[in-house]
Amino acid sequence: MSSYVATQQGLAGLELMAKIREFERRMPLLSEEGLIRGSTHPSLGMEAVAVGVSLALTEDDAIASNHRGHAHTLAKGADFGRTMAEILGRSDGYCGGKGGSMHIGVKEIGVLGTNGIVGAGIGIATGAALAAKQKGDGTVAVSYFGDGASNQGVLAEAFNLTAIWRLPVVFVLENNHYAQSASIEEMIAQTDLSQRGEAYGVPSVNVDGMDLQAVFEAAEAGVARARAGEGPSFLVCDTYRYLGHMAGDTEIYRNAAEVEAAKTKDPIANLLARLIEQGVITQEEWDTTTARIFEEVEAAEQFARNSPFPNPTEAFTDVYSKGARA
Ligand SMILES: Cc1ncc(C[n+]2csc(CCOP(=O)(O)OP(=O)(O)O)c2C)c(N)n1
Repeated sequence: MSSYVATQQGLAGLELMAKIREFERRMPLLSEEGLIRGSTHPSLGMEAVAVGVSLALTEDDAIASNHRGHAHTLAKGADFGRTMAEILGRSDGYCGGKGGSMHIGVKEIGVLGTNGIVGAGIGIATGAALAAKQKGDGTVAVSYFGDGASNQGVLAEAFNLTAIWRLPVVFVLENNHYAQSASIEEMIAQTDLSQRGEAYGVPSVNVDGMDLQAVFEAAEAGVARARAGEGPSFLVCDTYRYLGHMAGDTEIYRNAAEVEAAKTKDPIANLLARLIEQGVITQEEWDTTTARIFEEVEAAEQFARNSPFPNPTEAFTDVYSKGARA
């Protein structure tokens, strides 16, 4: 197995994870300040999944995300300032501030949208994969969803259709062990979720979702399979969210010791340690990098804060497709 992380690409992955974490760390603070309307769901701890999968994709590939979708969007190549502006409901956001945290679409880089309806992205990615196959354009679609969403019926239908039609899609389940306040043990009797894909003829693997290299390698294999016309695959990524389900969550359903135990597998700290050990970077160089990352994310936040709110007269522009019938 190639040591992917001991390369400049591995370093780029580490930097992107750290930058996404710095972005997400600010979400509860912005929420408390009243700058985010509605709820927002940070993904601290889960960065290796979004970044590892994105490293296996091209700009033309599509992703369908979920309510916890900032990392998926940023890892796919979205600008941090415009993403932050969208979350703050400002006119420089990707959807002019009308979408917010759970409806960020960036068509030019294949982000088909974050999505507030649990499980909806599964059907959207399936549709994108069907379109890719019909057009023969060689692109792949990825669906990101959680352990809770895996209980939605749409997943069974999507597994079956994509398997018989051999559609180019990679289903990526981020198993962070909770759906809001319900633990996976409370929700699901068969906790080896990969069996769900296998039951439909979708090759399925359990992946260490805290390890960038493991996620990248599994995603690369799934993407290669999809591009070769062999159909779907299913990655069950074991991960953990460090913060509450959303800003303001009192977290009475889990204890602090469990959260601390999960942090020992931290994707950023562990990859950094490996890269230092392999001589790719020194601690001093990383300190300089994190200071730069802080400044870049600070600039993104200031850009968003300074962006105007959308003009109310434009409330209905870009809401319907020009081709749509009345
Ligand atoms: C169809 C639907 N049902 C319920 C909700 C409320 N809800 C929002 S997030 C969430 C939990 C989803 O858990 P999971 O899919 O595991 O993703 P995670 O939040 O853990 O990333 C629920 C129940 C919703 N938004 N949509």
